[in-house]
Amino acid sequence: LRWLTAGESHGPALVALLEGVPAGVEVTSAEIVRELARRRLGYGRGARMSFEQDEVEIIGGIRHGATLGSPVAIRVGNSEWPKWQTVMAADPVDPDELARQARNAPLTRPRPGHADLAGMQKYGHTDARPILERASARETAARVAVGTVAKALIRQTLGVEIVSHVTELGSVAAQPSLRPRPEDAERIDADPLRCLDPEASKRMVAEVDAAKKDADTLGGIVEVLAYGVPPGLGSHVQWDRKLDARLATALMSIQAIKGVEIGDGWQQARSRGSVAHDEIVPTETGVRRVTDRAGGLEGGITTGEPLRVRAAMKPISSLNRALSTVDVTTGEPATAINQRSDVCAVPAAAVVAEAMVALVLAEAATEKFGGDSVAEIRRNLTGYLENLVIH
Ligand code: EPS
Repeated sequence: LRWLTAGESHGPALVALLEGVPAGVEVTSAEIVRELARRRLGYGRGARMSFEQDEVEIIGGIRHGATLGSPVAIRVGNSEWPKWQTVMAADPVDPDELARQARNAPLTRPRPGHADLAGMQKYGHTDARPILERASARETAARVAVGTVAKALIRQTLGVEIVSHVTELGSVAAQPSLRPRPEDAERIDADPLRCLDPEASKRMVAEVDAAKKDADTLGGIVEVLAYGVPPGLGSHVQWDRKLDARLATALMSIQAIKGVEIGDGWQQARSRGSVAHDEIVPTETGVRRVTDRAGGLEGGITTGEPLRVRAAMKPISSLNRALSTVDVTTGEPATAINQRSDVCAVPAAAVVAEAMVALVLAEAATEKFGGDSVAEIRRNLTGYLENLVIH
């Protein structure tokens, strides 16, 4: 499985291409629309989330509600494009026409924490626009679109269900022992912060309100769980086949993510070995781990226990209380570009993290079980499970 996205934040559309999807995965544009709507949820988002619409169009790879085996291409149009068609025009624009609109002015005060300055240096721009348009987390809409296909693939072949929740927001933490199950998904989506702990959620709302009042922003931690993952995805034999490493890469690639944890990784580091691992016991249906500290992965291979990963998001780098920077045209101290900002996008990051986990699992599943169709993968999975040397 391979996937790529293209498109700028204020361009006409984002597009995503997903190659290697087996035939027979049932998925509709309505499901993609629903997932994209989930990505827009969450207390603390800015005005753009309410007036801008994602316009989904499936361009290829799906016919009459099922994948064909050909590349899946999805376009996520941006309803705000008419306002941006001069600024983001692909073809040259008359300079007089450009000068008439304030939003065409070069952005010369790079925002600390964003890709602005490093990108301007790397690509040779004195305007941050060509960098921030692609660095923007708007790109995650395209990931969620193809992530919907990946979710359908792993659900319909392996029976995997994914759920995510916000475990920390700013200084507020949910009860650490809470482990949502797929049946909690609706309740989580209905919470303003996608938090399973109602008491913590209330404090998170207050934290967002306080940060907003101070013209400040917040980060947080999200957790993704995948239930029904069979043992044996990924491999210990090579660094780039380890599934924990691949999940970490995928999660770290999400905008503003600065840390990834597999299971209770940080806590394990602080514990003695005798209480850091998951002891194995026989049961009537097969071997089981007594605890789930490892997050369902040992040696880069799934164990058959629920998969559990976390991602830490830094506070959003666009602040209304703008940070110090340099105006690159004068070299003088300045305050950074500060047009508008979300206070926090942590609930949305959890939905994006679900998509990334689904894509990695879909890739690992098609490697392990081969198959050009859903039926073939199911047969291969059944044969593998029936012939496991240890159950
Ligand atoms: C983003 C900044 C904001 C967000 C945007 C991501 O946009 P703007 O600066 O134009 O107000 O609204 O997120 C989305 C548009 C989206 O669909 O998630 C950023 O800098 O990453």
